Amino acid sequence: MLIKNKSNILSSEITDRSVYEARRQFMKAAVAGSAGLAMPNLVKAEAKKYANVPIGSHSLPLEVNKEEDATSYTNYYEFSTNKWDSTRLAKTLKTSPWSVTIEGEVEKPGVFNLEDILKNQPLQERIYRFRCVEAWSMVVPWIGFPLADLIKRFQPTSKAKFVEFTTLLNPEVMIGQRSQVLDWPYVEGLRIDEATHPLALIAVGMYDDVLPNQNGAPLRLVVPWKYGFKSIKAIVKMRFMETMPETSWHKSAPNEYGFYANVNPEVSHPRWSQSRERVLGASIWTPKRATDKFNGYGEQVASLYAGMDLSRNF
Ligand SMILES: Nc1nc2c(c(=O)[nH]1)N[C@H]1C(S)=C(S)[C@@H](COP(=O)(O)O)O[C@H]1N2
Ligand SMILES: [Mo]
Repeated sequence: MLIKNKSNILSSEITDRSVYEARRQFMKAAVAGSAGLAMPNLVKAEAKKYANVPIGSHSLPLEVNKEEDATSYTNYYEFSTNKWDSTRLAKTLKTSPWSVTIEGEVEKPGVFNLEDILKNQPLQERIYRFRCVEAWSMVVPWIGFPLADLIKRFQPTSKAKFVEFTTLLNPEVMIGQRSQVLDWPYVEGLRIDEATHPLALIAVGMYDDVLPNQNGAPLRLVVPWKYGFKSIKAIVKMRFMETMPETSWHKSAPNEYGFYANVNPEVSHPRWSQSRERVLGASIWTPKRATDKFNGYGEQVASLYAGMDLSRNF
């Protein structure tokens, strides 16, 4: 599907889709043809596990951030509240073997190995905007598949109105869990119609390769119209519920972090404005970017919130 919300995006930011795809294919051809000669970076790219994953629907033809921007400045409080320390410390997590427990209002609960979850599951690349509640943003080429595909397999019952996601609890390795900065394990949640919206993604990779530990390996959520804290990392459990789950950030500061957490330049955080965002990698003299409502995905998702007061349900 072609993007419908082009009007939300500055034309200067758009690389025409066919140009982008041609460039991506060219890079891959260059990799294949270079045969280890004078192009060390491209040769390295050859080893990338997901280099041949096709570009999926709902991917935006935007210029992406440098990989280093997205992989060296990470929020991962299980390891540290410092972005550079969490990047470094997350390397110690063992992400294989990995399993995900499915429980609650489903016909097919159980414990599933990651290999079984990924077997026969087609992957796609989705270039999405990503906006942290701290007012920085980036554009990331994720590798993953629709959360809806995964949810369908477990056959939610008619009582499944919400999905709760939980991150691994392991204070031996996740040394940030030894401090009480959040009530561990990290928990997030979505309404079932949000979770099954085609934009909601389970990511297993980024930048053509497997997810680096610090970005949430081996599997994480990506909900591009919501603040980044909804995009929970290293998921070990999904629980289908009739009532709204209590989520970590909401629990820690209910007046600052709502359950919905839709990107909204009109609703300020109590301690700062959300109207603008610092684009990672931009020089300090570059003006901040105006934040788009629903992070630019309004045409696709606004109807989920019809009739709701988004300043109360923030
Ligand atoms: N388990 C877990 N998931 C998490 C976080 C975290 O601390 N722990 N931080 C969140 C926040 S605030 C953001 S902005 C994004 C950051 O994702 P990135 O580090 O891949 O950019 O992860 C989200 N998911
Ligand atoms: Mo964030």
